Amino acid sequence: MTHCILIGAPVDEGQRRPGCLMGPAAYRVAGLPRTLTDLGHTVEDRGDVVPAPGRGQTCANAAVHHLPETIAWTEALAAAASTAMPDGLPIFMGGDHSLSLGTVAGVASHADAAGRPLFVIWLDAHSDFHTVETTTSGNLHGTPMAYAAGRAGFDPFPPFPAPVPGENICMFGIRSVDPAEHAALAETEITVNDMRVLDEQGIVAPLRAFLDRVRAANGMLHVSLDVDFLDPSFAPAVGTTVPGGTTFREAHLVCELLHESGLMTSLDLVELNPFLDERGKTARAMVDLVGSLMGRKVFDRPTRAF
Ligand code: 6HN
Ligand code: MN
Ligand code: MN
Ligand code: MN
Repeated sequence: MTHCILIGAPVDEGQRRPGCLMGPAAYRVAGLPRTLTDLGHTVEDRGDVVPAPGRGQTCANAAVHHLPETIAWTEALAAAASTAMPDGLPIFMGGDHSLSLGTVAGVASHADAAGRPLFVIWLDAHSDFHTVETTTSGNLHGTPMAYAAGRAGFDPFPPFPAPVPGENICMFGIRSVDPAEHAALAETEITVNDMRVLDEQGIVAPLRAFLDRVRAANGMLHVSLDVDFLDPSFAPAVGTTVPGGTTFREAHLVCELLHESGLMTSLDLVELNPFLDERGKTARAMVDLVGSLMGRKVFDRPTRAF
């Protein structure tokens, strides 16, 4: 039994397709709280985070938009995350992926204070490894992984509290990386399991290899789940669809293995844009995945000892 802390992060400023701000409401309507209580967990909904007004920060990259608002979200969500961590498992209901600038920062400062290493699993079509300086779209939802990894180029932001070493970061589902991200990733120890890796090796071996390292280090594990990790055929409600994503079963298997590991200590649900959904099917698919992450299974069978 886990104490789940729902935190709404209605962030819309990190991209240009309005609608992600409806995400937290859609998760509640689609039954996220009930899914968790049905699995025997306790649920505490802390409502939606409200950021302070932006403070007018600027940067040299003219493409960047909503910088002060995004910094305000980062600060508010980092505070909400570090406050929630000692109390249970925070589940951040987004909101676009720029929310992870804040959630991972808050989780990282908690892990640092607890003297435990933080590991991050990034489930996404994209690597989100731009900085404020390199982004050409100007959409800051393309930057949170770089911020968490401690990349230079985030001057207007608060310094990331305890940067996550590249060896502790593992990406899955990747199939869209911009040239500047590619060049920067090549300089890191980050494991990039792109779709080619999953096609050839499946999801189980690469995921278990990473989880074994988290366990051996007594690490904390932050999971960031972007809707576009999933194939758009069954999860269309996202502004940045990329064909060739994970299938329904691959995605559930990832979640089942994560549950079986018992290692996840915080979770982001990002990029759901309910305005782009078809009768709630993407919201429901995401809630179902959280069910698998939190222990739903068809049959109990002996699982591999981690
Ligand atoms: N996401 N690389 C593109 C950009 O605009 O920087 C796409 C970013 C997508 C962001 O997946 O959360
Ligand atoms: Mn605006
Ligand atoms: Mn993303
Ligand atoms: Mn994405």
